[in-house]
Amino acid sequence: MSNTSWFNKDEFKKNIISNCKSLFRKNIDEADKQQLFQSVAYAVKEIIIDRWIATQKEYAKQDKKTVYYMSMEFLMGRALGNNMINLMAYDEMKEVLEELGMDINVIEDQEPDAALGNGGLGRLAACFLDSLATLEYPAYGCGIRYKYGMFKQEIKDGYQVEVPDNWLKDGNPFEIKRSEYPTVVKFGGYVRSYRDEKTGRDMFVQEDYRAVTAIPYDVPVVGYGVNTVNTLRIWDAEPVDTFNLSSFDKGDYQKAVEEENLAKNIVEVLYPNDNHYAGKELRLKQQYFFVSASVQRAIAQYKERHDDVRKLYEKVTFQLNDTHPTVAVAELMRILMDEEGLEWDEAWDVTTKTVAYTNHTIMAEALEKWPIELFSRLLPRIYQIVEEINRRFVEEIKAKYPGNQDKIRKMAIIYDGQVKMANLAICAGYSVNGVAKLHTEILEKQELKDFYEMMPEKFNNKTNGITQRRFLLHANPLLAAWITDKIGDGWITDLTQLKKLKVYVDDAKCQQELMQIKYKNKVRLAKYIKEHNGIDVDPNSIFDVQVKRLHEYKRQLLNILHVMYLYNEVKKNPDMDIKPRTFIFGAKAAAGYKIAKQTIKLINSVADVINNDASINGKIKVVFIENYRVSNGEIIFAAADVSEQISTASKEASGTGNMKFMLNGAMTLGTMDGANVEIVQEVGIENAVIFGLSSDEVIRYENEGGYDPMEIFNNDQNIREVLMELINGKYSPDDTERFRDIYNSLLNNQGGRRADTYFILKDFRSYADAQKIINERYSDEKAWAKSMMLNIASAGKFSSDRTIEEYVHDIWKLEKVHIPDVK
Ligand code: GPQ
Repeated sequence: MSNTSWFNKDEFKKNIISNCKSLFRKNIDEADKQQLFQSVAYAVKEIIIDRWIATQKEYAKQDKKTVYYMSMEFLMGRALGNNMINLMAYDEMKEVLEELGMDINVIEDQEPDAALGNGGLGRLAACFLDSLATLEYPAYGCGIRYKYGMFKQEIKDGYQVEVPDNWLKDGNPFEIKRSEYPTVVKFGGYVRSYRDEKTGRDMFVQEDYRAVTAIPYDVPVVGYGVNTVNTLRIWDAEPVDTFNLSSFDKGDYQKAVEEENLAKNIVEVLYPNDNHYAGKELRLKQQYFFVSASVQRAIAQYKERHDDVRKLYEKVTFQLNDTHPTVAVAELMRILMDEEGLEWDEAWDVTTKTVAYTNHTIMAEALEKWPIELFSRLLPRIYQIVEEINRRFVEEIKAKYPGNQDKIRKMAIIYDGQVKMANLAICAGYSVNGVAKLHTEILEKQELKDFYEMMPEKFNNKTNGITQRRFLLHANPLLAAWITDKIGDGWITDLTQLKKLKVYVDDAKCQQELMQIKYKNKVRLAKYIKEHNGIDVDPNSIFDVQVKRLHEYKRQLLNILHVMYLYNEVKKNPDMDIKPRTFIFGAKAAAGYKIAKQTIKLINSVADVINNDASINGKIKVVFIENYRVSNGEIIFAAADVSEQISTASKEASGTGNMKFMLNGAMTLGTMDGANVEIVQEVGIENAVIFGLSSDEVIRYENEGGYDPMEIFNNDQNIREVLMELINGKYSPDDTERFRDIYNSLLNNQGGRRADTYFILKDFRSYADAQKIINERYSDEKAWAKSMMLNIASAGKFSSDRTIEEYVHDIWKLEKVHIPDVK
């Protein structure tokens, strides 16, 4: 591993000063904070650039296989601090900034999050890029340079208000516009076919289309402790030929205006839906736009060095991050046949050895299904190809299951007037993976059972992971330093080494040190909450945290209903023995998700009542942290005592927040869902608190048509009391109807939707019991500290380094490319 002898303090300092001059015509004592951030960022980029050049040169030279990770989302967060960390120069750079009179935290705080993603799926893509670079694998991230990323959330009067995220306002110092790679993407029109007399081949040409030019922007992805700098390539859209605008030909003028609008709209904004498909035409345009551009470029690059496109799969693999980029299958077929002149069978052979698919959910409402009318109008040639893929696939199904119409209904790619993207991805992909053991099992046994029976060899599991560089080394410097002091710094690139901490779990001094670090991180979070929410919280209370997207299946409602119940209990028994608890929430709701938004209002309303009730002596506090995102997440994970992972069993494919909390020493309070199952397996059931229905039980109830929540309502007084408080004005004195929808969703079947779809009331008692156990365990400080240490020591499996090595070994078959020192 490299050291930091390459780092030249004076040069770095000089660069910051000269950047400030040339960018802003200012000395650093005259510049504002944003300008200082820019000046520092450009100085860091200067160092990155040489390694970036060296990496791409070495890749060209060695010509090893490359993975293209295709994703609609890359939730990168901030780059500056992470780049400093991965260059292994954080402390040195911090020193330089100090000498220049700057506080590194203040400088880092000026950078807007690159929030080109919704939640777990997008953040996973970002962690994967970090691991790929650190492990020295040739890789590209391929995505969209949204002008507006995930909206900023403001809380006004307890309600979520969405504010546009103009993240590029001050420019992005790390990106590089690659004007030399303009790539045309075509939409609409019709397909003209003819026979080429010379070759005798049928030819297909898209006519009367609307086109945009895709322009790539490259963002460096710095590997930790290596010279590798990979590329996140995100595409912007520009009108094809502005020249035409001056044309007086009416048809051309009309077309030029349309193309200008198409270009403007296509990359305007990230769709803010998590685990939910909305079926919007513009979304399909976004998908084809970045997929077509990425596949075209990948093939062009391949052809610079190779002349037989039939062997593409030897050098290129496309990983589809969920079904969002699945048009890649047909786009690759189109290029291979229409542009490279391959026959169908040859093109299919290449495609099915090049494309692989990751599934991230079993939630039915997330499944992408495009109406044929829309799909074929927007992508006429692509639709023809999908039709032919489907025709052949249905023949295969018929041959294997003669007379079994049910198999066709379930597996056909085109059925019932819709194009089913998951079916296309599975049919064409050479690998299909889930993201946690339980999730993959459910795919194989339930959701994708027919596919699994027909092609079991494609299916495999890749349990998710997170990068310890961002979520421990950067997010929690105190804990990182403590760990390094105990076991050395090998854990930074080999997280399994954390298990060496196990020898310290009974050491009283170590326990105290760990509690002290947690306390300091809680003070840091308390300060953040005070500054951003104006609420005082007590760092001596238990920090009980649920941060993630707001979704019914994630059951923030269960959490807040329990808080309401606990509040009632404390009011009834003022002497009740409870450790003071701060319930911390953070969550964005999709803009059109009504019941999710009501839940945010409910949390804030409960917070208002409880936080202002002096009679409970601050035993319970409730805080809703505004605008939860990657950057404040880093502060939050470091400060958590309890990690709420309470999704309805079977619904959370994996979860990755659960891993970030564990790595920072929080105890998991959760259901046996997603990767929680593996967390418990690693740390031992005694070091987590598990409750609720199992996934088998949930699935059984669902197959039987649900359960009867009225029975619980009628028989459990405490639950009934809490539910009545939703509609008696206790938390909505000005409008008793405000939370009626939530109340109804728990108790009434409504238009095909079962009452309490997510088993909140069914799991309530067992959750309340689990919360009691947390209370008891925390009272024994030593036992708690031991558990905390065991959680950290057992988190080794959950590094995205491990996940990536599995993808590389089982799916991608990449080889490392070592980048020699630059200077
Ligand atoms: N996930 Cl389908 C998302 O964040 N957004 C999505 O649209 C879909 C899945 C999540 C999933 O809910 C989590 O359980 C996973 O941990 C995460 O993807 C990464 O696999």
